[in-house]
Amino acid sequence: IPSPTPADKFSFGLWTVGWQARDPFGDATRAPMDPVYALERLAAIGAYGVNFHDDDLIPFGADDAVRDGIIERFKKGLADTGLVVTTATTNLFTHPVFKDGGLTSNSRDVRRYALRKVMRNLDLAAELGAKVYVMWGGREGAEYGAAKDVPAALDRYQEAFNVLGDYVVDRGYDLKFAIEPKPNEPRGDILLPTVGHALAFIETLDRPELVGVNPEIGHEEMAGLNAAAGYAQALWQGKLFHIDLNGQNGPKYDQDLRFGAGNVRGAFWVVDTLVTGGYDGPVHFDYKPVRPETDAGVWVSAKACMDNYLILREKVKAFRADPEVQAALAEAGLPDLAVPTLEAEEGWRGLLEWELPDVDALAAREVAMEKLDQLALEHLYGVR
Ligand code: GLT
Ligand code: MN
Ligand code: MN
Ligand code: MN
Repeated sequence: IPSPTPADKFSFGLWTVGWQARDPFGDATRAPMDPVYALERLAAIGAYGVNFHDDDLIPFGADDAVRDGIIERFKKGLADTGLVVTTATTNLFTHPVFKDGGLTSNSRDVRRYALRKVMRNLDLAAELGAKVYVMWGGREGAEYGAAKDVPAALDRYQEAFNVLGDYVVDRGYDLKFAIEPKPNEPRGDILLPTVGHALAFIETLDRPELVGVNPEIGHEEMAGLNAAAGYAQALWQGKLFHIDLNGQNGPKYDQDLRFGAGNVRGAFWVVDTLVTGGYDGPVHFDYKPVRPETDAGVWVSAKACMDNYLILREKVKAFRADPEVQAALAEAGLPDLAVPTLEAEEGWRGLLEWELPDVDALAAREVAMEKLDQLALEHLYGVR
């Protein structure tokens, strides 16, 4: 396996390796992690970047002196390790004030407070050189029908993105937003639950060009969706601003397994989609080292996320370069799909001039899909 290097642009959230493994049924099994220690360990294993929620770095409610001291120390850690801040985001979910949401809470004061919290961390994100600002609305939703007026909540969500878009433009920040969809957890039903919902919402904003998506593999799979297809559509629409890679075993609670665990075939097709589609942003892992592990297991799993990406990247390249695969792709009709259905100036009138084909012959055509998928599987299994 090639070793991870900064050129691979691997990044981790402070909340991933630093997760204390508190779950709804049990207390933390790991001690809080010093952010500078996280930088050192991440740099040592070949990572390129780091991300954080405001509260991952600066404890909620810290006064200005404490805040400034933490930021200075973190900046020194970045300089010492060479790690880059690729994205940042806001914690609008932990404090009980956000119990009914942040930007879409029923309380107007909570919404105004949430906006201020985002604006303050946008300042820090810009200062530290982040290029993307992730917006994961975990508390934006409801458990019961009447408790949330969904169209009104979407009005407020839209308003929030419009105000925040004004803010980054007026401040001159080189930052774009990436909405991270998730179907449920912690809320029973979360607004903008899938990539598709988010892409549709973005087109309603004042500055749609400032907003894209940050799909997480596990979140799409929680909804029973094919994650690679979501990444592909986001790329197709020029909206894949960031990615959260991890592992999930089908529709159940958000597992956040290390990348490459869980649905391995799904991971293969996600990497294929990213490589084939030319995604060149940070390759970010949003995972949680499982609760029984100690600090040692944290770093084993972080390294494994990167190794698994590199392994799958080699495999998808070998798959695409394999002459048998190329022949099977042709047999399966992929080159034909790339040809526009009508001639340049043909239009529907020209189509009416076209002599209808022999539909029985077309119905009987070979498609080679089983062959093609078996070739992919053999590459994945390592027998090719
Ligand atoms: C939280 C969530 C993740 C998001 C993070 C960004 S925080 O852990 O489950 O999927 O990416 O807010
Ligand atoms: Mn998740
Ligand atoms: Mn998560
Ligand atoms: Mn995520």
